[in-house]
Amino acid sequence: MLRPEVLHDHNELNDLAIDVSRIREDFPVLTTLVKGRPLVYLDNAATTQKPRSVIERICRYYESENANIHRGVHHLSMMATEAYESVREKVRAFINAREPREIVFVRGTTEAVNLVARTYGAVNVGPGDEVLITAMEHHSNIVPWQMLCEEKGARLRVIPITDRGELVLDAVPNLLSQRTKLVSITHISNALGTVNPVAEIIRLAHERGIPVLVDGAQAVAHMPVDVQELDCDFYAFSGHKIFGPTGIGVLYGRADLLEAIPPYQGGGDMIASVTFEKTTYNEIPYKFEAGTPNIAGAIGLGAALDYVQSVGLDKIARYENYLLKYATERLSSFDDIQIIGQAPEKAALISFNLHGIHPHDVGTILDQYGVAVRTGHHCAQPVMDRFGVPATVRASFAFYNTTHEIDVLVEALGKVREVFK
Ligand code: C6P
Repeated sequence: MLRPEVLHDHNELNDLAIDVSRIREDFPVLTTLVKGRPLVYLDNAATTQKPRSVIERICRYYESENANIHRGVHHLSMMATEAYESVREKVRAFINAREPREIVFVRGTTEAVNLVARTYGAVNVGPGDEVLITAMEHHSNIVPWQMLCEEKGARLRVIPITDRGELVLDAVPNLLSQRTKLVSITHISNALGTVNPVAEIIRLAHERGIPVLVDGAQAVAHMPVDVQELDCDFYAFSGHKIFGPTGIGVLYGRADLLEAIPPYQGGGDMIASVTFEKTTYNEIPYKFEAGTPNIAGAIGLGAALDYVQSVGLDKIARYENYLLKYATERLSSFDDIQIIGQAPEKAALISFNLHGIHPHDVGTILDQYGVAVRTGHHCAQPVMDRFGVPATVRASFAFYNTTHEIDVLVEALGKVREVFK
């Protein structure tokens, strides 16, 4: 059994081998005062804070390496190209892809899903076909498929969820048919925290020859991900949710699939040759990276992955699981708190409502106490509909959070109650 007082008093987790006090020193923003109180940042599912090593790496790039990539023979261009491409290899190793050419840099998860819908979907989905998603998707893994289905006369099908916020796995075989052209599912729900059995769904889809895209936006920063072990065909994530900068993300795609599908956007760098009669395309992954990419973003992402690996994803997962248990126990002790999403396999995220008080009011008052949470539908309106609520308050944790911060949240919720009494 883990000892809360160890976490509370020292934040030095011998049991979990993670030194939170030291880690917090790496994140300059965590010393910010909000309305005179220490910032308690519990909005990590929206975006994570950045360690100094990431901030400094981006500065160094602009101070001494800035140039366009893949184009110049001059010194700076070669340095920038080398720095950018070395991150591709870093990402490959991070998610255990087979080859660096399976790593496509994109703006984020949203762009990754749109890329697959517009390329794979364009050539593989036709009238009467189906795309299968789940009832707990973020809008960015719903709307691109809806747009595609509308255009093609195809149909979007949905794996339902239980009252606890788990996928109804038994429903999956019946939802897969010869008409299903792709399955696109989230690894971890941003609105419920559920960790989905994606490997099992991939197995069921592959038995029928159907490829699977996994939305890993909420997963990569919280658990080790191995795309070969999962056996997924596409995997998408955003840099800013894993302590890297905004505007950079990753689409992993199996090389044979990426080779078979058309480009996403046309422009510089994605071509092999251009004449007015015919253009031939560059090899993968460059075929999907038209125009000058977010070079500084990719380099910053590389520094973020180094940082996360220096802490260790296994340790991060265990520590965050401890935070989740602590927060769940504390919040569950109040009768007026309803936790939405009670799956046994959960990431460190709690969606909840305080009886009779609108989530936006809760969030606004929590902000007076320096506590940053997200309130609203979390870009997952169908999840809100499923649970019959307009919105929730969401506290989402990272490995720099502490049990003390959870206590501050609980105390501040007491103040919310006083205001609305
Ligand atoms: N969720 C949240 O507060 P982008 O915006 O492209 O980096 O990520 C989109 C996205 C896709 N899938 C999941 C599961 C997500 O959680 C998100 C982003 C944030 O929950 C911002 S809405």
